[in-house]
Amino acid sequence: MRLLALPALALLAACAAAPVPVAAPAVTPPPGSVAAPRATAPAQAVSLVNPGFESTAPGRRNDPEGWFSHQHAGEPSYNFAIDTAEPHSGLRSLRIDNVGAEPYGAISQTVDAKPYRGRTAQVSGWLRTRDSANAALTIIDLANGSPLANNFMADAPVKGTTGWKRYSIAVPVEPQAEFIEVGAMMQGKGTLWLDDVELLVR
Ligand SMILES: [Ca+2]
Repeated sequence: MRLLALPALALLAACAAAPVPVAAPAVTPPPGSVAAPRATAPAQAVSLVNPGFESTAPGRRNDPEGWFSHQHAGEPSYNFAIDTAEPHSGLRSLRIDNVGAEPYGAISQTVDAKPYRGRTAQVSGWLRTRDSANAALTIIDLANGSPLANNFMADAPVKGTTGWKRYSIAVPVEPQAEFIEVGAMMQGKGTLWLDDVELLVR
């Protein structure tokens, strides 16, 4: 029925200028017919290293394999750790704890953007939080180290104490993008757990 809603609404809109609006007649498609799909590129999974934080191989600078942690300059204010308590799946998740006054700590992984220029990149991942001021998934596309487009869930960050929930956000992959960076960020006080990150390009 949802497929029928759009034509019906369009018809109602077209009738809106008429002095006496007439209810749109119900349209019943002939048996076996289907609405034409929108022409969109098929979604393509982009592989990430250690997307569920299950690897026990050492990464760089004591980070989990495939990931890098970073935080605002100044006194170290965020700790990054593999946590075996209550992972979303497998045996482990990634935990970010705020322990100081600086404004953010984040974990990221970067992939080559060139094959996906002109498309849309979507990151999905599972988050849970404890006493979170502002936690989010993150996705950025970059050229020469500068962001071209980003999405930090600014309109709907995860606040307070929440159980595991899957979130998805997207950015356009700009024609000059060199890298797509995905991950999660804790801003302000609180604790964030991240697990089972996926990247799709459409
Ligand atoms: Ca996991």
